[in-house]
Amino acid sequence: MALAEFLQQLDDLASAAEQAFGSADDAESVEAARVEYLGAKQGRVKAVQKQMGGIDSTDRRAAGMRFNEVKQRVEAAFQAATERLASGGPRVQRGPHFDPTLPGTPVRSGRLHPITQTIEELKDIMGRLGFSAAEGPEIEDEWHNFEALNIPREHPARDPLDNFYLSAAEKLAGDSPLLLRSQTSTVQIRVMESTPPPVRIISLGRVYRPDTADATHYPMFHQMEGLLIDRHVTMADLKSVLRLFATSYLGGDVHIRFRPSFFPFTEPSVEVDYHWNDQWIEFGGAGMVDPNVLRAVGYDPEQVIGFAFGLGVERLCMRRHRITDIREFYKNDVRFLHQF
Ligand code: FA5
Repeated sequence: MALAEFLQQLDDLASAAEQAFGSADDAESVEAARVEYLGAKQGRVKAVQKQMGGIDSTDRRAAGMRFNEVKQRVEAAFQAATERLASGGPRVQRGPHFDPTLPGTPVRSGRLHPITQTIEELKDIMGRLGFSAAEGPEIEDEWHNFEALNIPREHPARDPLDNFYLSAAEKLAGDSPLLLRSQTSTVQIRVMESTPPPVRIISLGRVYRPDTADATHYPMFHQMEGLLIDRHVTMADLKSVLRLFATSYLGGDVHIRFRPSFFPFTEPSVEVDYHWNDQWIEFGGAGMVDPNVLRAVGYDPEQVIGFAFGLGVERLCMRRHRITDIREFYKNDVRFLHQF
Protein backbone atom coordinates (compact mmCIF):
# COMPACT_ATOMS: atom_id res chain seq x y z
CA MET A 1 0.00 0.00 0.00
CA ALA A 2 1.28 3.50 -0.85
CA LEU A 3 2.32 5.69 2.08
CA ALA A 4 0.06 8.59 1.03
CA GLU A 5 -3.00 6.38 1.06
CA PHE A 6 -2.06 5.00 4.49
CA LEU A 7 -1.55 8.49 5.94
CA GLN A 8 -4.93 9.60 4.59
CA GLN A 9 -6.56 6.61 6.34
CA LEU A 10 -4.84 7.63 9.58
CA ASP A 11 -6.11 11.22 9.28
CA ASP A 12 -9.66 10.04 8.61
CA LEU A 13 -9.48 7.65 11.54
CA ALA A 14 -8.24 10.38 13.93
CA SER A 15 -10.97 12.86 13.04
CA ALA A 16 -13.74 10.22 13.11
CA ALA A 17 -12.59 9.02 16.55
CA GLU A 18 -12.35 12.58 17.95
CA GLN A 19 -15.83 13.32 16.63
CA ALA A 20 -17.24 10.12 18.21
CA PHE A 21 -15.66 10.69 21.66
CA GLY A 22 -16.42 14.42 21.58
CA SER A 23 -20.13 13.90 21.00
CA ALA A 24 -20.55 10.95 23.39
CA ASP A 25 -22.67 12.34 26.26
CA ASP A 26 -23.18 9.30 28.41
CA ALA A 27 -21.18 6.32 29.61
CA GLU A 28 -22.73 3.94 27.05
CA SER A 29 -21.76 6.01 24.02
CA VAL A 30 -18.19 6.50 25.35
CA GLU A 31 -17.90 2.74 25.77
CA ALA A 32 -19.34 2.11 22.29
CA ALA A 33 -16.76 4.51 20.78
CA ARG A 34 -13.99 2.87 22.79
CA VAL A 35 -14.89 -0.57 21.48
CA GLU A 36 -15.19 0.76 17.91
CA TYR A 37 -11.83 2.58 17.86
CA LEU A 38 -9.67 1.13 20.61
CA GLY A 39 -11.10 -2.43 20.84
CA ALA A 40 -8.23 -4.95 21.24
CA LYS A 41 -9.35 -7.29 18.45
CA GLN A 42 -11.86 -5.58 16.16
CA GLY A 43 -10.99 -1.94 16.88
CA ARG A 44 -10.38 0.38 13.93
CA VAL A 45 -6.99 1.51 15.28
CA LYS A 46 -5.94 -2.11 15.43
CA ALA A 47 -7.23 -2.70 11.87
CA VAL A 48 -5.16 0.21 10.52
CA GLN A 49 -2.09 -1.03 12.41
CA LYS A 50 -2.36 -4.38 10.64
CA GLN A 51 -2.16 -2.65 7.29
CA MET A 52 1.32 -1.37 8.09
CA GLY A 53 2.66 -4.78 7.00
CA GLY A 54 1.75 -3.90 3.40
CA ILE A 55 3.77 -0.65 3.35
CA ASP A 56 7.12 -0.44 1.56
CA SER A 57 9.92 -1.09 4.01
CA THR A 58 11.50 2.32 3.18
CA ASP A 59 8.28 4.11 4.21
CA ARG A 60 7.52 1.93 7.17
CA ARG A 61 9.34 4.10 9.72
CA ALA A 62 7.43 7.26 8.72
CA ALA A 63 4.16 5.32 8.72
CA GLY A 64 4.89 3.92 12.19
CA MET A 65 5.57 7.39 13.63
CA ARG A 66 2.33 8.81 12.22
CA PHE A 67 0.42 5.75 13.42
CA ASN A 68 1.70 6.28 16.98
CA GLU A 69 0.68 9.96 16.87
CA VAL A 70 -2.83 9.06 15.71
CA LYS A 71 -3.19 6.28 18.28
CA GLN A 72 -2.25 8.77 21.03
CA ARG A 73 -4.81 11.30 19.68
CA VAL A 74 -7.55 8.65 19.80
CA GLU A 75 -6.56 7.59 23.32
CA ALA A 76 -6.48 11.23 24.45
CA ALA A 77 -10.00 11.78 23.03
CA PHE A 78 -11.22 8.71 24.96
CA GLN A 79 -9.55 9.99 28.15
CA ALA A 80 -11.10 13.47 27.77
CA ALA A 81 -14.60 12.01 27.28
CA THR A 82 -14.23 9.81 30.38
CA GLU A 83 -13.09 12.73 32.54
CA ARG A 84 -15.80 15.02 31.22
CA LEU A 85 -18.51 12.53 32.23
CA ALA A 86 -16.93 11.78 35.63
CA SER A 87 -16.75 15.46 36.59
CA GLY A 88 -20.39 15.97 35.60
CA GLY A 89 -19.12 19.14 33.99
CA PRO A 90 -20.31 20.67 30.79
CA ARG A 91 -21.39 17.83 28.65
CA VAL A 92 -21.18 17.95 24.93
CA GLN A 93 -20.55 21.44 23.73
CA ARG A 94 -23.18 22.03 21.13
CA GLY A 95 -24.22 25.51 20.15
CA PRO A 96 -22.91 28.73 21.76
CA HIS A 97 -20.78 28.69 24.90
CA PHE A 98 -22.35 29.36 28.31
CA ASP A 99 -21.72 32.97 29.31
CA PRO A 100 -21.17 33.20 33.10
CA THR A 101 -21.34 37.02 33.01
CA LEU A 102 -25.03 37.08 32.02
CA PRO A 103 -27.43 38.09 34.87
CA GLY A 104 -29.15 35.09 36.50
CA THR A 105 -32.88 34.31 36.53
CA PRO A 106 -34.30 35.76 39.78
CA VAL A 107 -35.76 33.19 42.19
CA ARG A 108 -39.22 34.11 43.57
CA SER A 109 -39.12 33.62 47.32
CA GLY A 110 -42.28 33.03 49.33
CA ARG A 111 -43.39 35.40 52.05
CA LEU A 112 -45.88 35.67 54.88
CA HIS A 113 -49.52 36.33 54.03
CA PRO A 114 -50.41 40.05 54.46
CA ILE A 115 -52.83 39.22 57.30
CA THR A 116 -50.11 37.23 59.11
CA GLN A 117 -47.75 40.17 58.66
CA THR A 118 -50.44 42.54 60.01
CA ILE A 119 -51.03 40.29 63.04
CA GLU A 120 -47.30 40.31 63.83
CA GLU A 121 -47.17 44.09 63.54
CA LEU A 122 -50.26 44.61 65.71
CA LYS A 123 -48.79 42.33 68.40
CA ASP A 124 -45.62 44.37 68.25
CA ILE A 125 -47.39 47.73 68.61
CA MET A 126 -49.64 46.54 71.43
CA GLY A 127 -46.67 44.85 73.11
CA ARG A 128 -44.98 48.23 73.34
CA LEU A 129 -48.15 49.53 75.06
CA GLY A 130 -47.80 46.75 77.65
CA PHE A 131 -50.33 44.24 76.28
CA SER A 132 -49.24 40.60 76.05
CA ALA A 133 -50.72 38.20 73.50
CA ALA A 134 -53.18 35.48 74.58
CA GLU A 135 -54.82 32.76 72.52
CA GLY A 136 -58.02 30.76 72.68
CA PRO A 137 -59.62 27.92 70.72
CA GLU A 138 -61.52 28.55 67.48
CA ILE A 139 -64.10 25.89 68.42
CA GLU A 140 -65.97 27.20 71.43
CA ASP A 141 -68.81 26.30 73.77
CA GLU A 142 -71.81 28.52 74.41
CA TRP A 143 -70.52 29.58 77.83
CA HIS A 144 -67.42 31.32 76.45
CA ASN A 145 -68.97 32.61 73.21
CA PHE A 146 -72.25 33.84 74.77
CA GLU A 147 -73.28 33.23 78.37
CA ALA A 148 -70.24 34.53 80.22
CA LEU A 149 -70.30 37.50 77.83
CA ASN A 150 -73.77 38.39 79.13
CA ILE A 151 -75.53 37.13 76.01
CA PRO A 152 -78.48 35.19 77.43
CA ARG A 153 -80.15 32.16 75.81
CA GLU A 154 -82.95 34.13 74.10
CA HIS A 155 -80.58 36.76 72.62
CA PRO A 156 -80.79 37.02 68.80
CA ALA A 157 -76.96 36.85 68.56
CA ARG A 158 -77.25 33.15 69.40
CA ASP A 159 -79.51 32.40 66.43
CA PRO A 160 -78.20 29.29 64.61
CA LEU A 161 -78.56 31.21 61.34
CA ASP A 162 -76.05 33.80 62.58
CA ASN A 163 -73.46 31.29 63.77
CA PHE A 164 -71.57 28.23 62.56
CA TYR A 165 -72.77 25.58 65.01
CA LEU A 166 -71.10 22.21 64.74
CA SER A 167 -73.44 19.27 64.11
CA ALA A 168 -75.08 17.60 67.11
CA ALA A 169 -72.75 14.60 66.80
CA GLU A 170 -69.77 16.84 67.46
CA LYS A 171 -70.95 18.24 70.76
CA LEU A 172 -69.33 16.80 73.84
CA ALA A 173 -71.58 14.23 75.53
CA GLY A 174 -74.14 16.04 77.69
CA ASP A 175 -72.39 19.38 77.19
CA SER A 176 -73.47 22.52 75.41
CA PRO A 177 -73.35 22.61 71.61
CA LEU A 178 -70.07 23.69 70.04
CA LEU A 179 -69.64 26.42 67.48
CA LEU A 180 -66.89 28.23 65.58
CA ARG A 181 -66.29 31.35 67.66
CA SER A 182 -68.00 34.43 66.25
CA GLN A 183 -65.76 36.91 68.08
CA THR A 184 -62.44 36.95 69.91
CA SER A 185 -64.21 38.24 73.04
CA THR A 186 -64.25 34.55 74.08
CA VAL A 187 -60.57 34.90 74.95
CA GLN A 188 -61.37 37.67 77.48
CA ILE A 189 -63.42 35.12 79.42
CA ARG A 190 -60.79 32.38 79.20
CA VAL A 191 -58.01 34.70 80.37
CA MET A 192 -60.02 36.15 83.28
CA GLU A 193 -61.15 32.67 84.35
CA SER A 194 -57.56 31.56 84.69
CA THR A 195 -55.79 34.78 85.78
CA PRO A 196 -56.41 37.05 88.77
CA PRO A 197 -56.54 40.80 88.03
CA PRO A 198 -54.85 42.98 86.86
CA VAL A 199 -55.07 41.83 83.22
CA ARG A 200 -53.66 43.52 80.13
CA ILE A 201 -53.93 41.29 77.05
CA ILE A 202 -54.67 41.28 73.36
CA SER A 203 -55.82 38.27 71.37
CA LEU A 204 -55.54 38.02 67.61
CA GLY A 205 -57.21 35.24 65.72
CA ARG A 206 -59.80 33.92 63.31
CA VAL A 207 -63.53 34.27 63.83
CA TYR A 208 -66.40 32.89 61.75
CA ARG A 209 -69.81 34.25 60.80
CA PRO A 210 -72.23 33.19 58.07
CA ASP A 211 -71.93 36.64 56.44
CA THR A 212 -72.19 36.81 52.66
CA ALA A 213 -68.83 37.74 51.18
CA ASP A 214 -68.69 41.23 49.69
CA ALA A 215 -66.07 43.98 49.48
CA THR A 216 -65.95 44.48 53.27
CA HIS A 217 -67.28 41.16 54.66
CA TYR A 218 -65.95 37.64 54.64
CA PRO A 219 -67.33 34.57 56.48
CA MET A 220 -63.92 34.03 58.09
CA PHE A 221 -61.96 37.03 59.24
CA HIS A 222 -59.63 38.09 62.05
CA GLN A 223 -60.17 40.26 65.09
CA MET A 224 -57.88 41.89 67.57
CA GLU A 225 -59.39 41.77 71.02
CA GLY A 226 -58.01 43.94 73.81
CA LEU A 227 -58.74 43.69 77.52
CA LEU A 228 -57.44 45.77 80.40
CA ILE A 229 -58.66 45.15 83.96
CA ASP A 230 -57.34 47.05 86.95
CA ARG A 231 -58.48 49.21 89.85
CA HIS A 232 -58.95 52.64 88.29
CA VAL A 233 -59.62 52.44 84.58
CA THR A 234 -61.72 54.94 82.61
CA MET A 235 -63.06 55.51 79.09
CA ALA A 236 -60.28 58.08 78.70
CA ASP A 237 -57.72 55.27 79.07
CA LEU A 238 -59.55 53.26 76.43
CA LYS A 239 -59.54 56.23 74.06
CA SER A 240 -55.83 56.89 74.64
CA VAL A 241 -54.84 53.29 73.99
CA LEU A 242 -56.89 53.11 70.79
CA ARG A 243 -55.53 56.45 69.59
CA LEU A 244 -51.92 55.48 70.30
CA PHE A 245 -52.48 52.18 68.53
CA ALA A 246 -54.03 53.84 65.46
CA THR A 247 -51.26 56.44 65.27
CA SER A 248 -48.63 53.71 65.35
CA TYR A 249 -50.32 51.46 62.80
CA LEU A 250 -51.72 54.00 60.35
CA GLY A 251 -49.10 56.67 60.94
CA GLY A 252 -49.54 60.42 61.47
CA ASP A 253 -52.02 62.01 63.78
CA VAL A 254 -55.10 59.78 63.55
CA HIS A 255 -58.22 61.14 65.20
CA ILE A 256 -60.53 58.80 66.98
CA ARG A 257 -64.26 59.04 67.56
CA PHE A 258 -66.56 57.06 69.83
CA ARG A 259 -70.17 56.61 68.74
CA PRO A 260 -72.63 55.28 71.34
CA SER A 261 -73.50 51.67 70.63
CA PHE A 262 -74.55 48.48 72.36
CA PHE A 263 -72.73 45.24 73.18
CA PRO A 264 -74.09 42.92 75.89
CA PHE A 265 -70.62 42.57 77.45
CA THR A 266 -69.73 46.27 77.79
CA GLU A 267 -71.52 49.20 79.42
CA PRO A 268 -71.23 51.88 78.16
CA SER A 269 -70.47 50.59 74.66
CA VAL A 270 -69.11 52.45 71.66
CA GLU A 271 -68.28 51.97 68.01
CA VAL A 272 -64.73 53.11 67.26
CA ASP A 273 -64.11 55.27 64.20
CA TYR A 274 -60.76 56.51 62.96
CA HIS A 275 -60.42 59.67 60.90
CA TRP A 276 -57.97 58.91 58.17
CA ASN A 277 -57.56 60.29 54.66
CA ASP A 278 -60.44 62.73 55.20
CA GLN A 279 -63.03 60.18 56.21
CA TRP A 280 -64.36 58.49 59.35
CA ILE A 281 -63.99 54.72 59.18
CA GLU A 282 -65.42 52.17 61.63
CA PHE A 283 -62.91 49.63 62.87
CA GLY A 284 -64.66 47.86 65.72
CA GLY A 285 -66.45 47.99 69.01
CA ALA A 286 -65.35 48.77 72.55
CA GLY A 287 -66.55 49.72 76.00
CA MET A 288 -66.19 49.32 79.75
CA VAL A 289 -66.49 45.66 80.75
CA ASP A 290 -70.00 44.95 82.05
CA PRO A 291 -70.11 44.05 85.80
CA ASN A 292 -72.05 40.87 84.85
CA VAL A 293 -69.04 39.67 82.85
CA LEU A 294 -66.69 40.36 85.75
CA ARG A 295 -68.99 38.40 88.04
CA ALA A 296 -69.23 35.48 85.59
CA VAL A 297 -65.46 34.96 85.77
CA GLY A 298 -65.31 35.38 89.56
CA TYR A 299 -64.01 38.96 89.69
CA ASP A 300 -65.50 41.49 92.11
CA PRO A 301 -66.91 44.50 90.17
CA GLU A 302 -66.61 46.57 93.36
CA GLN A 303 -62.85 46.02 93.31
CA VAL A 304 -61.86 46.02 89.63
CA ILE A 305 -62.98 47.70 86.43
CA GLY A 306 -61.71 47.63 82.89
CA PHE A 307 -62.19 48.18 79.20
CA ALA A 308 -62.33 45.88 76.18
CA PHE A 309 -62.24 46.40 72.44
CA GLY A 310 -62.50 44.27 69.29
CA LEU A 311 -61.18 45.50 65.94
CA GLY A 312 -61.37 43.91 62.46
CA VAL A 313 -57.83 43.01 61.33
CA GLU A 314 -58.65 42.77 57.59
CA ARG A 315 -60.26 46.22 57.68
CA LEU A 316 -57.15 47.69 59.33
CA CYS A 317 -54.85 46.07 56.78
CA MET A 318 -57.12 47.22 53.91
CA ARG A 319 -56.95 50.82 55.09
CA ARG A 320 -53.22 50.79 55.47
CA HIS A 321 -52.56 49.29 52.02
CA ARG A 322 -55.54 50.88 50.23
CA ILE A 323 -57.08 47.53 49.39
CA THR A 324 -60.69 47.97 48.34
CA ASP A 325 -61.94 44.37 48.43
CA ILE A 326 -61.47 42.00 51.40
CA ARG A 327 -61.89 38.96 49.10
CA GLU A 328 -58.45 39.67 47.58
CA PHE A 329 -56.86 38.29 50.76
CA TYR A 330 -58.34 34.86 50.27
CA LYS A 331 -58.20 34.26 46.51
CA ASN A 332 -54.66 32.89 46.76
CA ASP A 333 -53.59 34.93 43.74
CA VAL A 334 -49.82 35.22 44.10
CA ARG A 335 -49.77 38.35 41.91
CA PHE A 336 -51.76 40.08 44.68
CA LEU A 337 -50.02 38.43 47.64
CA HIS A 338 -46.54 39.03 46.26
CA GLN A 339 -46.94 42.80 46.71
CA PHE A 340 -46.71 42.61 50.50
C1 FA5 B 1 -67.63 42.43 67.94
O1 FA5 B 1 -67.33 41.37 67.38
C2 FA5 B 1 -67.35 42.67 69.38
N1 FA5 B 1 -66.90 41.43 69.97
C3 FA5 B 1 -66.30 43.76 69.52
C4 FA5 B 1 -66.12 44.19 70.94
C5 FA5 B 1 -65.13 43.65 71.71
C6 FA5 B 1 -66.98 45.15 71.51
C7 FA5 B 1 -64.96 44.02 73.04
C8 FA5 B 1 -66.81 45.54 72.81
C9 FA5 B 1 -65.80 44.99 73.56
P1 FA5 B 1 -68.56 43.54 65.76
O2 FA5 B 1 -69.51 42.48 65.43
O3 FA5 B 1 -68.99 44.95 65.47
O4 FA5 B 1 -68.12 43.49 67.28
O5 FA5 B 1 -67.19 43.26 64.95
C10 FA5 B 1 -66.03 44.02 65.19
C11 FA5 B 1 -65.33 44.35 63.88
O6 FA5 B 1 -65.05 43.15 63.16
C12 FA5 B 1 -66.15 45.18 62.88
O7 FA5 B 1 -66.09 46.55 63.18
C13 FA5 B 1 -65.44 44.91 61.61
O8 FA5 B 1 -64.25 45.67 61.52
C14 FA5 B 1 -65.07 43.46 61.76
N2 FA5 B 1 -66.01 42.57 61.07
C15 FA5 B 1 -67.25 42.19 61.48
N3 FA5 B 1 -67.82 41.34 60.61
C16 FA5 B 1 -66.91 41.16 59.61
C17 FA5 B 1 -66.86 40.36 58.40
N4 FA5 B 1 -67.86 39.56 58.05
N5 FA5 B 1 -65.77 40.45 57.62
C18 FA5 B 1 -64.73 41.23 57.97
N6 FA5 B 1 -64.68 41.99 59.09
C19 FA5 B 1 -65.76 41.96 59.90
